[in-house]
Amino acid sequence: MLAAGKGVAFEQSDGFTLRYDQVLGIVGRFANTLVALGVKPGDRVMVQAEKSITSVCIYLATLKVGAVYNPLNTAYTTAELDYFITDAEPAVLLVSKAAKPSLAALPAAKGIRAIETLEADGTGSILDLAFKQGDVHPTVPRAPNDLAALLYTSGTTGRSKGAMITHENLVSNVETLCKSWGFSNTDVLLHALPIFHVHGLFVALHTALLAGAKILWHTKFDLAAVLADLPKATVMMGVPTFYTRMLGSPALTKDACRKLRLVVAGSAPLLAETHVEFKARTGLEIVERYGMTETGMITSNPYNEGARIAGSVGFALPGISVRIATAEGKPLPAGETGVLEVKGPNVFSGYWRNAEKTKDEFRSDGYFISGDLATMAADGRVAIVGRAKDLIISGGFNVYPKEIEDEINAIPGIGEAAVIGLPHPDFGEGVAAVVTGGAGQQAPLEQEIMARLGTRLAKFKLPKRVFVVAELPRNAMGKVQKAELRKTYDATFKS
Ligand code: MCA
Ligand code: AMP
Repeated sequence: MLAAGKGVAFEQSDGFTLRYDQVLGIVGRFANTLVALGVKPGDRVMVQAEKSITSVCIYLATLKVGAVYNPLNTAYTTAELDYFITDAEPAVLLVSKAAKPSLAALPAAKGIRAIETLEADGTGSILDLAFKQGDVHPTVPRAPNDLAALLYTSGTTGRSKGAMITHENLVSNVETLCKSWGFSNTDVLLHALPIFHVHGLFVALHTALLAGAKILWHTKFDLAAVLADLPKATVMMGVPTFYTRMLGSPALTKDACRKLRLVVAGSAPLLAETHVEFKARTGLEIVERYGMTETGMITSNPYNEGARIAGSVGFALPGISVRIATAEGKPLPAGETGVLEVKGPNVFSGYWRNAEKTKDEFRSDGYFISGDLATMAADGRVAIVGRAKDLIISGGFNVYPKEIEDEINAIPGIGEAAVIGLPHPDFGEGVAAVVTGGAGQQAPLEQEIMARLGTRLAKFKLPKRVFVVAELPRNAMGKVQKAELRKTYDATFKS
């Protein structure tokens, strides 16, 4: 799917550029390297590395050799990694030099054929190996249903599940997005998202690479650097936090956005006020779209014809069917609130080695149950109005309360923990925990709980506040009333 030719694929703000034909050569070298390391079609290549152009090339090389790309959030701790390695059984693992010794020592790492290093600057033992290889490698043919990627997504049961993404899922979604959003090789995409998730890896990278567009490469969202590059960009993609941070700077002006034709937001709800303020400041209406790891992009506000409405995520993309149903799966009429279900070539093929969970999440007629509460108007326009699943989205990263609660409950002295999302001016939602002490025990102090969790959980999952209380509010059935807790602590992060 990579565009060929002499056009620039990547441009960094330090002036470094890489053309498409050069990218193809580097991808060929990494493909030969992976094969030399023993990677076979269907094998998993697990990567926990900082964002670099090298890691993009390794991703493309993984697809070229018919293997399955398995990226992991760089924030995951060794304890979390242990689970992923055991579950995915990768053939090759790429990590930083600093992380290698502790990971290599994990019992789960025993079966891995090679653990190579990849640093934030794109160097590492994998690059050294690639230099010794030729730059041509034939693309291993793959069937539409063959796996291309394994992306972990947390679940309400507490443990992460690997979503199996096929080649057809990726190709159908990127072709639809390129058409719907009018991508061409004259586009210049500002890329500041992480590339271990669907938004940065598939939505942003794929659209640009398929169109042969230029990518302004940012290794992270640094507000000043992003604003400095904005005047060169025709397309910007981001989570809502990107846009609220940009609006907080006087450097976001109509003039800075003079070349922008498309501004996309997703991964978390975009506040209507952000949409309205962005338009007032720049003249541009953000195109909000909606998707999931398991499905890629499902709906989008119109790019060409039709209104972009704040608070709506638009219409089902071409070729994708969406319906709103009751919890039991009975389709609801227009305007009623229910769970959004989706079917189409974009929908994943199931959870890795978890047939039971897969069965639970699909209807018998093939619709996938999103767990998001939505309404659909008579004309098909969708609005996400809440979540049927107990999920917090903080700065675009998903945090499942159950996972955090399990970790807190394991701390000596804790009776019970309830983890909730509270309104947060920067991250949209901020994670907070409310805990009780065990019977006849004094609960540990907030700092102590935080310190214990810090060694176990990625930073973005850590509660930003922990409240110790005598007891948790319960309903008549004895179930903890999280809505009550959210009300009580609503102002916690509001400045
Ligand atoms: C960083 N921290 C966070 C987050 N990010 N805490 C909660 N939520 C977060 N998202 C922690 C840091 O470790 C740090 O902790 C403190 O918060 C402040 O960090 P800061 O420097 O402000 O953060 P940052 O490095 O600027 O990162 C914020 C960010 C980043 C740019 C919003 O989180 C980000 O790039 N998010 C994008 C996520 C994304 O791509 N999601 C797509 C998922 P301390 O102070 O203790 O050190 S794909 C998806 O959802 C579907 C498919 C879809 O529809 O797209
Ligand atoms: P993930 O598991 O990281 O793929 O996150 C998918 C979830 O992000 C969806 O199920 C929604 O809850 C949420 N999401 C993505 N885009 C939007 C959006 N535009 N508005 C509201 N929620 C969204």
